[in-house]
Amino acid sequence: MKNKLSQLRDEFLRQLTEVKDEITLRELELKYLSRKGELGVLLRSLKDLSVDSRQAAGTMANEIKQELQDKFQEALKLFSARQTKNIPIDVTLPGAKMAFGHLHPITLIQNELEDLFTSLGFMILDGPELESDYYNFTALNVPASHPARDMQDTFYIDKKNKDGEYDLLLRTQTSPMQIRAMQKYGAPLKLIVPGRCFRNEATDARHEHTFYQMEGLVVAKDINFANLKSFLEIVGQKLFGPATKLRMRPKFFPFVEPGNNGEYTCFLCQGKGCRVCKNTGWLEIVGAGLVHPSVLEAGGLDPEVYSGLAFGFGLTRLAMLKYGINDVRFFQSGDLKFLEQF
Ligand code: FA5
Repeated sequence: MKNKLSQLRDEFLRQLTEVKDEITLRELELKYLSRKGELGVLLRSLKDLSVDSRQAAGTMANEIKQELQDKFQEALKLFSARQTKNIPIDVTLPGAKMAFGHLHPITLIQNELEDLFTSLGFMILDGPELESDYYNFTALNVPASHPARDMQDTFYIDKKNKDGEYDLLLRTQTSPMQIRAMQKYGAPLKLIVPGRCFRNEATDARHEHTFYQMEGLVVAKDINFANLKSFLEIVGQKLFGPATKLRMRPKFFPFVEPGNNGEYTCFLCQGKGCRVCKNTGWLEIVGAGLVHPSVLEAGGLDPEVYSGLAFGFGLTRLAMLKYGINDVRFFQSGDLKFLEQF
């Protein structure tokens, strides 16, 4: 039996050296290694041997079986690799299209404004999205009992501080960075803060629970309303073209005094009145004003010495206007059909 086994092994290995392709290799497998193949027949005949010879021959047979199977697998791998390499390539076919990523429309607007403001000497700051009640409201002149709290509801973190109050929230605006920046850098100061904000809103085509704003703050001696107006004019002309006009109408924001809404002539109808501007000829784009003395104080600056201007854009709404998007909810929908248009 041992002789037969070793002859079979040698024969298999010899024939393996002559195999030229996968088909003959498979034939060899069938002949020797399949259930009804020569090795299988020998293995089944082991039962006819005496107990002693069966044990010795059985061990040998199993070792040979393993060896031949390994050799077969090795050869198979070699042929498969060669076969893949040998697939003919039709060089006249068009190439596979590469998929490129691209910037989100809000990032495009953000980049455009960042370029403008850095060219005017502003620094760009990032701030925490998880804010304290103090920075988001109280330090911005909106104490706990103030009715202006109703203007911006948000999502509170379900964890009380040591005084038993819920004081962590998702920021409703980028304005808290006004205070943080004054505390950290003092004055003079020129900065913008692009970033994500959150509000507890009933969402509709113009309101999202998550959206982007860009804050601007300038603090120095003798900052006045004319400085604010000129910055806002530059921004409007950069965004909507050199003929764009600005008008400023009073609006209440607790952290500026006086506060106003900056409106630009509609880029689509040039102020004549159309669907985009609801026939007014003007687009409400930016909240702005001169920094309230209490806010300067909260930032650690003396309002008798320093003054400041601040403004805040809704980047999401700007992107809607600029790209003619009629529903704010598209931005975060993850819908590729929407995103691929930019
Ligand atoms: C503010 O948030 C002020 N912090 C802006 C400001 C800064 C005023 C500095 C004065 C000085 P307001 O709540 O109006 O203001 O929001 C500013 C802009 O954010 C809005 O004009 C709008 O474009 C955008 N915005 C507000 N809520 C939403 C929302 N739910 N979805 C999409 N955009 C929103």
